[in-house]
Amino acid sequence: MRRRILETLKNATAPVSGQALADELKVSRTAVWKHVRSLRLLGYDIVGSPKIGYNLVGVPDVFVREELEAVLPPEYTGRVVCVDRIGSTNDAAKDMAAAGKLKPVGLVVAEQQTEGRGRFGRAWVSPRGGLWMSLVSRPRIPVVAAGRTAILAAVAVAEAIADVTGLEPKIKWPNDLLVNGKKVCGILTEMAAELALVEYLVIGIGLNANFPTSMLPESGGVATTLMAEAGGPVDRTALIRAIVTGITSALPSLGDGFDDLIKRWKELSETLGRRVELDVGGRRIEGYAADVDTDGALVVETASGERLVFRAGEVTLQKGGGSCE
Ligand code: BT5
Repeated sequence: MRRRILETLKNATAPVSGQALADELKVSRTAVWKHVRSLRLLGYDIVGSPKIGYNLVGVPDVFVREELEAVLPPEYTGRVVCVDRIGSTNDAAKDMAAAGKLKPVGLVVAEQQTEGRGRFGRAWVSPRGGLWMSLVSRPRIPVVAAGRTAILAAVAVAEAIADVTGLEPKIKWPNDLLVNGKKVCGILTEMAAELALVEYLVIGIGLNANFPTSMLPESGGVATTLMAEAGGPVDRTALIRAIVTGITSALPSLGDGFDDLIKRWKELSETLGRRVELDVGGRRIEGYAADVDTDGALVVETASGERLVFRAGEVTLQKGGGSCE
């Protein structure tokens, strides 16, 4: 109901009377007024009264479930959870997926996370204005193919940022997104499996969208926000739409047809062709980032000419590129 009132007001060129809305939606004028009041509480700037008519003059930069569902692929309808504050969207998504909810897909979005998580148990700073979301899917793929999700998600988010903001994000292996060399997004993929098959995947995406860079942590490398790089606030709903649509349409290629995603990943890569230092569980390896294999693992060539393949680890990009000597 609230969504339909919102849609009508958005499309209207003149104030819409409470009676007209009541007739269209087959409810009382009081019911219309109550929904308008709840929209106002969500931050929608609606001027007028049931008699004079309602006019939508301002839309808040907050997520509203109905608005998100209206722009997402149809399978997400009724499966979007939008909250103001949460510990971690990944934890909430995993709990719901384990309880049999969010089937076959689902999305958890929060304005703010109090216990956002990075990889290896690290903290992820998640103030209001960012885009903190977790996407649940249930692809029928073997567990061994699940590692490809990180590659798929990084490509989808990079392409979404480019489409919506015009910025040119690059991917740092495996799935950090950098804009002008600074980290703007981190991705945390988790899964549950039954025997050798994936039961559900949770793709957690943390995108620094519209908040001051002073809120970012100083440790852990240089970070930035889309707002700082674009010179103004970005459309978070358009970003969610592009990200979810991109990931959802690419998911079938986790099994077969992954080559195209690897190709797109390589085109967006900031890592390949660079000298890197890799931290693998405390062990440090220096070399040249030569390639990613068909599963998205990083192939590093060391000075002695050895080619090593890494499925996980922390990459530091060294200054200057160049090939392996
Ligand atoms: C990541 O971890 O980059 C994955 C982050 C995933 C966050 C999303 S938000 C939605 C979903 N729900 C969650 O609870 N998590 C996911 P990692 O590569 O480990 O990077 C973490 C490191 O980046 C930290 O140790 C900090 O140094 C730094 N960091 C923390 N917050 C940051 C931020 N907002 N922007 C850039 N760097 C940050």
